[in-house]
Amino acid sequence: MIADQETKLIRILMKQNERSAIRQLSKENILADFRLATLSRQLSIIGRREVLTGKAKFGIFGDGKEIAQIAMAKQFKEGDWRSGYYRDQTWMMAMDLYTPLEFFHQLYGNTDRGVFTGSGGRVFNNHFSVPNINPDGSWKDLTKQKNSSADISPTAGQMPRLLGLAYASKLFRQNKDLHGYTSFSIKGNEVAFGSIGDASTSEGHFWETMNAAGVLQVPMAVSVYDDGYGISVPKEYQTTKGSISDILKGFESEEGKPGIKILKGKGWDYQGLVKLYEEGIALCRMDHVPVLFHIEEMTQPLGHSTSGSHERYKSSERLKWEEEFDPIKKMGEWIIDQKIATSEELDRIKAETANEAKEARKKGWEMFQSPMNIERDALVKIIGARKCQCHEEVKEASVDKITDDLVKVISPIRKDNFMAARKILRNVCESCNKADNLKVELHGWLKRNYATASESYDAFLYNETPTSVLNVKPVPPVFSDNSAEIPGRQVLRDNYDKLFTKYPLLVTFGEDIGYIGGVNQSLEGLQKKFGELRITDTGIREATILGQGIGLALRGMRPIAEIQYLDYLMYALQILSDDLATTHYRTAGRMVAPLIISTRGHRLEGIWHSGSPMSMLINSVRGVYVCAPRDMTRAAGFYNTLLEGNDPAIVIEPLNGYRLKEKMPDNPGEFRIQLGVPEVIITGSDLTIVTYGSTVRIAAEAAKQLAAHDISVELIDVQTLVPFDSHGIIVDSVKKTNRLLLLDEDVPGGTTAFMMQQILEKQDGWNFLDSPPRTLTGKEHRPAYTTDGDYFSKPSAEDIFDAVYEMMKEAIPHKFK
Ligand SMILES: Cc1ncc(C[n+]2csc(CCOP(=O)(O)OP(=O)(O)O)c2C)c(N)n1
Ligand SMILES: [Mg+2]
Repeated sequence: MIADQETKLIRILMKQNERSAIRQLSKENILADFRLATLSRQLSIIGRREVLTGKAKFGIFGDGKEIAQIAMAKQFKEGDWRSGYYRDQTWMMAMDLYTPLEFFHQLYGNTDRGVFTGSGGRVFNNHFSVPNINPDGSWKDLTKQKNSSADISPTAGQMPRLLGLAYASKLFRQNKDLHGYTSFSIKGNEVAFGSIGDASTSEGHFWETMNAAGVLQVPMAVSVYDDGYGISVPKEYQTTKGSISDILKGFESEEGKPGIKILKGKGWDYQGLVKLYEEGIALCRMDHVPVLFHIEEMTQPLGHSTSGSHERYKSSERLKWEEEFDPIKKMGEWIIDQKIATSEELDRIKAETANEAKEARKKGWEMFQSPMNIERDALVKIIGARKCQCHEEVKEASVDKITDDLVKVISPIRKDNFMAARKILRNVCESCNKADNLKVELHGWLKRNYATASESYDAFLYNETPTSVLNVKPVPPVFSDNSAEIPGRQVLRDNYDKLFTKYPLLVTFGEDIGYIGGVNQSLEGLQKKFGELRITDTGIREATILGQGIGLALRGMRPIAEIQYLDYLMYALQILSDDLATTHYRTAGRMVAPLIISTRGHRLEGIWHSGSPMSMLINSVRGVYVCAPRDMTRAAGFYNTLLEGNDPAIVIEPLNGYRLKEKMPDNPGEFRIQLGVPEVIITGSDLTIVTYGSTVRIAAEAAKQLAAHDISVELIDVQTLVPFDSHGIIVDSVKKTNRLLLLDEDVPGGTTAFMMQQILEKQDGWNFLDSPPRTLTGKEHRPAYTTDGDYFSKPSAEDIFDAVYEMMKEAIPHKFK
């Protein structure tokens, strides 16, 4: 929208605002807001005390930010989305998404999924989320609830996802084919609200997101809470000119140049903030203009967190100013000044909220503590029931001593109970055992309680509902006599063609994939056919491409985020690891973000275009499935499978396979490859080679050469690294060959070490080995440029031949010279 029109619209809105703001600011509303602010503050104060007295582990609170959040919450409608950070407790309470009791459940880390849907005790306090799926994995009606994506602690980590949440509204509005998806969006009228601290705007994610939002013109409303500090470091060290709104001025919309709208408010100015948010959000919602609210003069009365006091780094003048400009104090003064209420009335509200917070604390603590006490009592009862009075000298402590110590713990946690049970188990004497069955009883207690602990702390790394991609049944590619042999890129393209027809919610976006159809032409011509809203070029901004995908996936779309080369995924790795990979886990199974990341790697040319940093990936993205197809038919098969389930996954296409010819299946878009099922490419009897991706082809060549030397190799393509061989196909091979070579292009001790651990330890493969297992990998350095660089940096068919021959020679020296 051009600047003139925008100003006009704002003027109209402001006029409307004055009317509606006056309506909103009735005495009743104002006092309810004041009550909420004081209740929130009381929670912060008591919460801090709970940590300092040792009942809770860590606390970070929303004190000093209450009033702006109340003003903002007034504009948050059902269907809207939040992506914020740990200061947002008042905002969440104002939206009825967080109660004082839940505040304590989170603070103590209560793992009972029944009492609080936010996080199952898995994340710090004040990290919020609202479920986007039902317990059976089906989508909730997201337009009938106020939505919050799940917070993460890394500063500015909420920004890339925020972009995606806002971008979804654009797609739901502009793509008319999506107007029928009314449980996801009402024609894109939803605003994505974000919050961020002033210091966190120093992060690259913030700038990348703001730029992308300006380019995309999406309804993203970011509030910067400016309290002048990032822990102890003042904003002069964080922000050029010390003002985020000043330096963002170049982003502002101008005549004929759409950008962002910047609005400024003061953190203590209740009336002003109510108007400010009404005006800004109306513009954002109506015209999809990104808006930045710079909320200055905010305070932090209790200091950054429970990790230390702010008196260490704030001057006495600053502390005095913060006292004076405490937003609740200021609001109270305004209320009295406007004769809305007397100071006695306000004092009464404060006393009532202090009481309410105290009551919530008491109840929250009881609810947290009582299951632990019950667990302990059951344990003590088992031990107490034994008749044997053993007085044997034991190494650590006697059963009686351990039990006495446990009983003395005033507020036991599960760790106390388990430590005691496990130590006692070590000290059960022979006569205890004969007389009382104590050992059996203790084992039973541990088994039962470990099962519940595992539910609390281990479950939901991956989707466990019926929508899990692991439930998708395989469909083989069908070939007939007239199936054509075509370059791999065309297999992908023709498969995509079917997918875009079949799934209206499917979109893909990334660098160069729109107009030219991808650097490898795997989407050639498809933008023309399906339109720019579905196959979309983006800026070079990997972190926000990822975030864009996460936000879309949370809102029910089916995004494939395209990262041009695996080597550049590192720009997005933080978001991939911290955000996407933990979404399901950190919400205790309450949210899904079924984002598919498509990229390509392995052998091509040089240090930044042929990487296989697979161990970096698999070790940092558990929670995301990792597919490493050997060719494009396999890659297409994985996309087809993934779109039938609701899990995040990454597919790494083999970079050197786009031009190689493959037989085109007769059922594009339909054939599906099951995750976690390796494929035996060549059967053999002497030795098993396990590999994946581009090295499968090289190993197949080596196997041919070895056959000429009377060595029979069984070659297995693992296909997906996570999940890894769910059916024990590899160990079955090892049982037959008794020899194992793990092969890939990663660094030594990288993914081959992971595979070895899976096969030897998890599948018990070591039991069946007659020779020491070996790994053959790329070199420690990155692959050098040119074909020779590749030959000497990564395993070749000759390297594989030699490694296998060597193993056979060691095993049967008289045969292999
Ligand atoms: C990437 C990252 N670096 C450092 C931290 C540690 N840390 C937590 S909060 C914080 C300061 C954030 O300040 P600001 O953004 O102004 O928010 P405020 O706490 O003042 O509201 C820091 C450095 C972190 N969580 N993430
Ligand atoms: Mg700050």
